[in-house]
Amino acid sequence: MKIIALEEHFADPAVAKAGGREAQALSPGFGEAFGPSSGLPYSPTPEVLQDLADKRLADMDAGGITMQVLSCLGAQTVPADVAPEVIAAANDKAAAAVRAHPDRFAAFASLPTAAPEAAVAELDRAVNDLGFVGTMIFGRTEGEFLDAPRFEPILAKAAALNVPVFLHPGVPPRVITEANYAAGLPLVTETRLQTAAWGWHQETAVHFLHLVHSGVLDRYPNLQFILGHWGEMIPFYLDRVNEALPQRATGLDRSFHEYFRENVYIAPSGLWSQAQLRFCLETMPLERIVFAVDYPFIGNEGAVPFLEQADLPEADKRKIAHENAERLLGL
Ligand code: GRE
Ligand code: ZN
Repeated sequence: MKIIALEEHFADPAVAKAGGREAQALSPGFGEAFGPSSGLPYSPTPEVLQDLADKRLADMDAGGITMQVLSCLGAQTVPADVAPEVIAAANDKAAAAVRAHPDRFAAFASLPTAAPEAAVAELDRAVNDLGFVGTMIFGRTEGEFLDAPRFEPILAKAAALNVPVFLHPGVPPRVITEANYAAGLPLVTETRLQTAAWGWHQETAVHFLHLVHSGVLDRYPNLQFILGHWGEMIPFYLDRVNEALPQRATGLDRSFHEYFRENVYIAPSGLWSQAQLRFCLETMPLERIVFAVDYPFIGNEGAVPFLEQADLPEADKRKIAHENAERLLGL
């Protein structure tokens, strides 16, 4: 079966270097907790992370992945003075991979959000000149959510171009780490709790909740978001949020139920859980479930068995594996 995967990352050394100071300040233990020598889950080598050709394609072939929608890690920690240049160069690398293998790669734009005007121009260039299919945003920029007024032109541009925003996890601000994850814990435990084990997902859920309740989806009612990791905890609390924050309290145009079911696509991101799939299918329209591996942090080999084991008709599997993404991304 054709499989299109939407959260498939690469690293660009110049972006990583330019964003390194802020990344290090937010998560001083990241290198130790996620470096290849940690021997822990989600710790690929730099070579695998940076490859956009033979090794990646061989891994895709071995795992039955037809197409990766590529995304460069780390743009949101790059400071404004250098972000426009280094991030445009990273997008050019992804564009070269797409040009070389148009049947195997598509791409989400990285954006220099610390320089919002440049981010708007880069999104336009990425979509209109490079053929990218949306953008991926890695959490807050300089501590601010995407609904902060200075980022409004970026949301307006995505809405005008009719491309989705993949809201990907980013490391929580230092005050949150100190309060929630750090006290009395060893550095590797703190770092993994702050990120992949919990903090990234809670952070992304709060980010999306904040966006909706700031009225972003009233201003851009057709704007579509993609959330990985089965919707970043929100499906499980959808009824609770909807009940606790009725329109009578929020003054918004629609209920949270409606925003979540009309403006959000969710993906597994390598969480190969049939229980999560069944739960999300009871919570969301099947048309809003797309596929993602989270390569190279997760291996491609779990993708096909997960789809094979799903207790669904083939036609529904095809929607999740590729048809929903093709419709959303215009592939
Ligand atoms: C991710 O982007 O999803 C990710 C990282 C680093 C470690 C684990 C992980 O960027 O899932
Ligand atoms: Zn990811």
